[in-house]
Amino acid sequence: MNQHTPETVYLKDYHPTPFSVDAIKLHVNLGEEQTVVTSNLTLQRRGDGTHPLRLDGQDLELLRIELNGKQLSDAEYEIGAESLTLMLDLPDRFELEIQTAIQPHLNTSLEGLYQSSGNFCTQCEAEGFRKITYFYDRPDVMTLFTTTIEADKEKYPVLLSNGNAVARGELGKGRHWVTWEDPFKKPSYLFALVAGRLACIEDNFTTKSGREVTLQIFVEAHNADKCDHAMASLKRAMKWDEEVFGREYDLDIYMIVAVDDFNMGAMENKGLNVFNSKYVLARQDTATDTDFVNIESVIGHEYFHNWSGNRVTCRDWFQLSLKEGFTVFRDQQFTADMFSATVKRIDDVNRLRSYQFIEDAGPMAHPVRPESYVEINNFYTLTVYEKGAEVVRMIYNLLGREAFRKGTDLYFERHDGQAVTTDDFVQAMEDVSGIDLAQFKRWYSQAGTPVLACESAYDADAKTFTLKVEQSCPPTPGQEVKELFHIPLTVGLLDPTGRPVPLKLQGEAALGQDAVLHVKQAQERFVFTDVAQRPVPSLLRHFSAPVKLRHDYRVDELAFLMSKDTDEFNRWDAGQRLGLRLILQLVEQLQRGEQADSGKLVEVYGPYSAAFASLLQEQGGDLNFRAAALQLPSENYIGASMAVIDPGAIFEARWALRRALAREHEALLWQVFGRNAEDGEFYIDAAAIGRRALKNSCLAYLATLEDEQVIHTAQAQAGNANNMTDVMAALRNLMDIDCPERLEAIDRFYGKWQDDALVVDKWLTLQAVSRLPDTLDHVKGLMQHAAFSIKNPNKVRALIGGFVSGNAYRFHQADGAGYAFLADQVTMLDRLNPQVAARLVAPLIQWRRYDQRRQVLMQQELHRIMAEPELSKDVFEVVSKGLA
Ligand code: B3K
Ligand code: ZN
Repeated sequence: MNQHTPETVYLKDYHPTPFSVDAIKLHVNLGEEQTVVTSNLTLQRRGDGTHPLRLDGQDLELLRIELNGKQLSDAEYEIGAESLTLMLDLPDRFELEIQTAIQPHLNTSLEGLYQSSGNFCTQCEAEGFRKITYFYDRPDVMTLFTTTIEADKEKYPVLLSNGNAVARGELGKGRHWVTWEDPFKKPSYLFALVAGRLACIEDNFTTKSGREVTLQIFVEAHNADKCDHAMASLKRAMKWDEEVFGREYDLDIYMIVAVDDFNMGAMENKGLNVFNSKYVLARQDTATDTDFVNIESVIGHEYFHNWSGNRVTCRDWFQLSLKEGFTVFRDQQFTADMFSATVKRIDDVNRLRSYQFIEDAGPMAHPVRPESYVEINNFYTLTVYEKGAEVVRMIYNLLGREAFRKGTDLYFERHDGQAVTTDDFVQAMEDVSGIDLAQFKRWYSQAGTPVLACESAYDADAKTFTLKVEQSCPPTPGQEVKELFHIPLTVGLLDPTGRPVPLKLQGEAALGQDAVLHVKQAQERFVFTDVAQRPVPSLLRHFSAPVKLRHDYRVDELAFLMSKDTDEFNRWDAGQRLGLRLILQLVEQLQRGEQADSGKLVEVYGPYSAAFASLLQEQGGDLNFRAAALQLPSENYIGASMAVIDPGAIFEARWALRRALAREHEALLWQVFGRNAEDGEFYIDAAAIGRRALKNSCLAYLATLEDEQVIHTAQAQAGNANNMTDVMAALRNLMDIDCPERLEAIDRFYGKWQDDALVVDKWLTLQAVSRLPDTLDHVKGLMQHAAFSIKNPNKVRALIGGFVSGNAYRFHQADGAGYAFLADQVTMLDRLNPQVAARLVAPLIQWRRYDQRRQVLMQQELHRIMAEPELSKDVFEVVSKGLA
């Protein structure tokens, strides 16, 4: 058990600091064994308070401290475990110089200053700057930074920090230095420093007002040929933000550095983004279409932060969604414009429903603006990011595009250079639109996924269609009773031929074909008039609110919506509903001890299978959409809709259904597969991505037949394809088939790619997600393989994360061996990298959702973790809340 329980931080305790920091001059003397950081601060008292000066600091060795040039005596300051407090009377304005020593080469937490592939880099968000020097390490203290980096010139020819390089020079003994000046005030979490031997890919961009911006991507030399897509993505993002949000870049240089060891995806440090190499490097033979799309989206995301995050930042970390939810919304709109809007929406909703809904119903559930935390790094969550983006999207839909743009303009103008709150964001939206968002703001303060239960009735005599809507929200930790939400429910009605019915609410003006209903009460009734024939309602169009929508659709209505709905998103969603219904019935068969037999479920299977066939037969159309519509609901989504999750039955039912569909439509699947084969030249546009997606969906269905033809086809595709998308799709199928070709393919792939770290990650994941029974043993074996390293987060996520989060079937195997494996890894990893350990443990805290036996086994492992001495705050918080 821990020696002491870590402290909880509360939003209600927020106070500004007693001093502001006008400027910081940093001198960082980089060394292999020790780095010496000299920080010169200009401080100024705010108001006339008498509070002492207490700076944050962690794992620092204090070498020297001077106030206005005079060395302080030991009695004049106090060093705590995570702070430095001055114990003397202070003038209103003064200079403080602090010199500390740190050991980046021993830093395995990858927070603060650390080494990756022999180069130095930093990660300061949220509270990493305090591992570099003593400072007010909080977002509301914004300061002008001047940074001088000194290092060995031979080993570290490239020395980077935020802003512009203003001076450089040589020193004796082969050392050199560069000084960087950032003209914009910023909080410490946006500080960055990079030093190393790096190749630079350069391009440029002219902003709409004519500023010439140099764009640079720094990578290890052997990766220099994998940066074109990232660079092109950056230019597209810069242009798009000018056009859509009117935001222009504000420095003369924009730098991106790719590193292999990184806790998250990337970091938006002012003028100097540091990226996980996974979100920079791409070549057609090393990266899949999904990688290409993700790179564009993350490059965009970090770039968009320059305004939504950097120019206007967060007052405190409870406001994290102010920058993250908003910036995710911005990157989603960007991808929608670059790619396929419907498919982007499908992907995002899929992720939200498969992961965020689970978080929101579990023991770590928290509002988009949390009220408290133990470790802020645990709150970089799907709720803050993805649900936060949904909240911004709802505002966008409530205001309409033009008013929303006025709102963002006002927000950026009013708060430029400030650290603000989500309330300030909403205020700007209210000010430009006159719309009252008071009730709406509960989306920021209440956790949990609301449920909208809808009932409808048609009155043929009165020609009215009545929709009754009831809202509710289950309790979440610390919030037993919920207040009513303001939920925008977008609906349409279709007549029996599939034509949209013009909407008119009783006593109101005509609304068009697509109406936003404002659900504000516990129960609401909406009466549509002049409805000539019984319509089919299309509800929650484009997923207009992050809720669970219940409506007792008949099977034929779902089949009708699947083929006729004018809202493409809802066409897809009707298919998901039907597929879900079918799988849940197959699960029941299995649970009764029968075979999963869709033949016995003709009434649901028949229409589903017919719709499946017509998706395959359709000519042209958006191939990405057709590929998405062919996918069955994810295992997570199925589990989320069961009272008790049965991972084995879910997997088997889903597999059985895939196999039944493949058997019935085998010839057609082969036809579509053949028709969409690559024609030699590789393109990375939406059409080509769609063609590959559709073709590989066919192959995945066919693979469930496990016959010679499909094995050989997959084997050939894995060996001959000119792009990683096709290679991975083929291998993914082979991994689930117990055949000699599988082992050959694994070896061949490794032999070819063992020197490419990111491709090796794919190789690890492929093996971790296999449905075959010996997967856990195989994963354990791979942990010893030269390709694996527990110190590298990408490797951990690829192998361990792949298994525990991407292979529910085997992770939840009945004997609990998967749980014990995870607990072992979490305890080991916690000593090295608490942030990654705390993320990995997440599946275990969902124990309440499983059967009695699994509940006991999962809790046992959580208790075992809790019993570890010196558990990090990160893991402590997740596990203790998980057990509470
Ligand atoms: N802001 C960073 C995330 C920092 C994570 C700190 N644990 C990446 C992003 O959201 O853009
Ligand atoms: Zn972000």
